[in-house]
Amino acid sequence: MRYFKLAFAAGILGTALFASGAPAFAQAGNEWTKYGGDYANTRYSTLDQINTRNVNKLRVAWIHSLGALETQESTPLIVGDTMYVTSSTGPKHVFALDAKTGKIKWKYDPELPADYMATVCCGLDNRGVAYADGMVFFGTLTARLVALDAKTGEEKWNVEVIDYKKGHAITSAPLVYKNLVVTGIAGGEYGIRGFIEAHDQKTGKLVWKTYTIPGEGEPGNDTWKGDSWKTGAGSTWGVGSYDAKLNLVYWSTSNAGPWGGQTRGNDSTDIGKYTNLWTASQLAFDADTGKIVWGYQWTPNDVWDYDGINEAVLTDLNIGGKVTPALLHADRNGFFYVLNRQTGKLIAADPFVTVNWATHVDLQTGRPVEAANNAKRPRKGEWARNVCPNLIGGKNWSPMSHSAQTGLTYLPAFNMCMDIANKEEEYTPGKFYLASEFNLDMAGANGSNLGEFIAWDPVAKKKVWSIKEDLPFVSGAMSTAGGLVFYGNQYGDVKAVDAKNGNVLWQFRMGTGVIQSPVTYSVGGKQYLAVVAGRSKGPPSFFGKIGQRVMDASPEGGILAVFELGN
Ligand SMILES: [Ca+2]
Repeated sequence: MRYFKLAFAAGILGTALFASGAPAFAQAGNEWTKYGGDYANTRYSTLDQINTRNVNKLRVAWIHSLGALETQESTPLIVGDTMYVTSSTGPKHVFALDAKTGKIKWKYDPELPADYMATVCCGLDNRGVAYADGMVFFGTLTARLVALDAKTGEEKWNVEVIDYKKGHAITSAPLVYKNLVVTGIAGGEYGIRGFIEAHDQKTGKLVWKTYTIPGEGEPGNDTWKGDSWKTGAGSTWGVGSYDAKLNLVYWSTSNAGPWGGQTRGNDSTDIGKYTNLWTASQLAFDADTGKIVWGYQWTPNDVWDYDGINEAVLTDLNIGGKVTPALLHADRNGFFYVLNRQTGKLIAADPFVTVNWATHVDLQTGRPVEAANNAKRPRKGEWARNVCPNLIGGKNWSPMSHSAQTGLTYLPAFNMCMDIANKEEEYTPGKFYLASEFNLDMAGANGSNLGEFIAWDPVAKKKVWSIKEDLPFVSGAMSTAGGLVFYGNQYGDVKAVDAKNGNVLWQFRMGTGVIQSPVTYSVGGKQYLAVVAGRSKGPPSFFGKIGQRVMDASPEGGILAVFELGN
């Protein structure tokens, strides 16, 4: 059941579709119109005015205060000469700015009741807006979806997706295509049942809703013990990808809930049938109906919070002389996966950090092979010691970038391990539901650095170069046709790096930590670099002394800085 197809006529499309030399997806250029730069989430820009030869001449063009101090995770969009960016805390503000000067065109402040903060797991985040057809769409931590007029900021509609008081929230930008705006939901630590749902762009009306966990009578429901599927999490707090040719939408799912696996399985070293579909999984949905077309589970019967929501990056790879429609995913569980995005079939899974909970992933069955005697699998009252990676993952949500120029994937990684055990806990709606205890104040297995920025070759299946970062929570990446990769760290350094060899060519201190990827755009023939900064706080607060080091490295903040080339 690891990999199955429901009703996809793979033969009809054939491979010829993918054989042309043109990129399979429209790439970001002058504009940056989608969260991940494009529908494929590559965060690659074709702009090359700023390049390896002149990047050392970057200087500040303008700065904008985001007006909030919680962790800043917004990806600005640039449509024409307007930039749309959100602040943290709800979001507190949605701004439309003149992309050339930073002048405020309009500001929208959603109304948020103060009690929402009690039911948000890991920081008061907002990762930005989506844009389509003269409208701007975003979700709120109160689990509402809002549409604004992109020209004026006037509210067009504002609908409740689901009751936030039960632990639901929306943290990521929605996905827009055709006449739909599709959102996922956060709440994997509150015993929710995950879903994605599509609304009509014009009216906000619900068009379809698909649960990630099969209900009674649906295939896969028997992978859950008793009624545990009702609180089994599988949330969808990350971002979607969209392949218009295949008419598929990709979303991946969080940890199973609660983390303590005895609630939803047999609490044994042999998980048997209790894989808990479709948690910690990649799902492909029919873009029109929301029906699940295929699924692949990263971590069966997850007990480590190997929350699988990290983005799916879509690209066509030449594998063994064959152009293959691929989906790239660097999971929290430490494996870098390559799937066939048409069929869901596993092509490769290789550790990109130190992994000891599993020895490898069996390419035939698609299943991870756990460590001898499943020694790294915690049980009720029984600790699993020194499990690598820890629950923040080999990689967390901060997005990777795949360069069409180098063919390499650039990703922020953690080098950390943990001790973890299951414990008894009752479910209460709207309350944290983990059934787990853990120690995260532990270094990794590989050197004293706690973070690493990695260039990964998804065809050769190996690391090409990396930059060690002594603090964890390295930011997301962005690559360009200028031969560059940009990323930041929790000291607040944003860096421009030679995409081929990892040489640092330029860096600038933002004054507060960077966790989201930079973006680039061009207005009036001039290329700009935009960096959102505001150091990480929610997740580090679980990390004892190591977390304190992260929070001491820079003060909290909310800064958007835009750079241009000087003389
Ligand atoms: Ca989680």
